[in-house]
Amino acid sequence: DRMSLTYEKRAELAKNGVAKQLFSIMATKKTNLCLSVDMTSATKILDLLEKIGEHVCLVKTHADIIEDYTSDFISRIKQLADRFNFLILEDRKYADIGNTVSLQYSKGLYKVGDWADCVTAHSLPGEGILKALNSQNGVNRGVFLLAEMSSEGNLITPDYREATVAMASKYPELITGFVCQNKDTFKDPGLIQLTPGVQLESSKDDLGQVYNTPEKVILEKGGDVIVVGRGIVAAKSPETQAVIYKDTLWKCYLKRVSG
Ligand code: 5IU
Repeated sequence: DRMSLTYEKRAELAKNGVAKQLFSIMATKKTNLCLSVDMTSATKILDLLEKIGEHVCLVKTHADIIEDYTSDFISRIKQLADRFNFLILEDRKYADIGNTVSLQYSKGLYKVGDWADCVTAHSLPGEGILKALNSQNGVNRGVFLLAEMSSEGNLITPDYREATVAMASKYPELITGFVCQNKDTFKDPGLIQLTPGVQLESSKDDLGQVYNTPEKVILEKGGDVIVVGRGIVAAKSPETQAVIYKDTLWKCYLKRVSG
């Protein structure tokens, strides 16, 4: 099963170009850490990525929380992505009818389609959302579909999760993987399990977020790319903390593929 396969091997099995690229970056840089830069200052995000870019395979953004968002920010973050060899995931969680999503993806202030290697989307509206994103998929782009969430009391059921995976299987060239919490959610080793809700100690925040440890998330729950936000961003020294997360997460991955 996919738990025991190396990222090198899985890069060969991936049908989506971004998944292939991300597996290869992880293998080359020896990191499965995705930094979630949930910060409202473009300048601070760029400063942080100068220091941490070498330790991550993926940077997850929320463009719509940035107060000084400009096209200059985008050209700078793209330069950092080239320099440090990481990809960019805009965590937009699209959730509307296909026509609206296609406008949200390509137009407006953010023009996400111009710069994000991949985006997140809900399966809730049905296949039209994937058709919309697929039709704009000229260059190398991908979608992580939400199959599960980390937050307490979320309304996703096992049936919803299975229907999400079935929907994704119709768009193999578009789908990079799933945002999910459990290894049984999907089987295809060419797809990536992106798992948020991770800190070094199990805990919660005050607004429903639930954290699991790296060991649990990688060895028991099947996480491939691990999303860490406040565990790094809110630390006294984000750079030191990023290295600790990177090393811890990578050791768990090595243990998984060796055993
Ligand atoms: N995120 C989750 N849980 C989910 C999904 C997305 O936490 O199920 I889907 C996002 C929200 C935030 C990041 O941007 O991942 C986690 O940040 P913290 O590590 O700071 O909790």
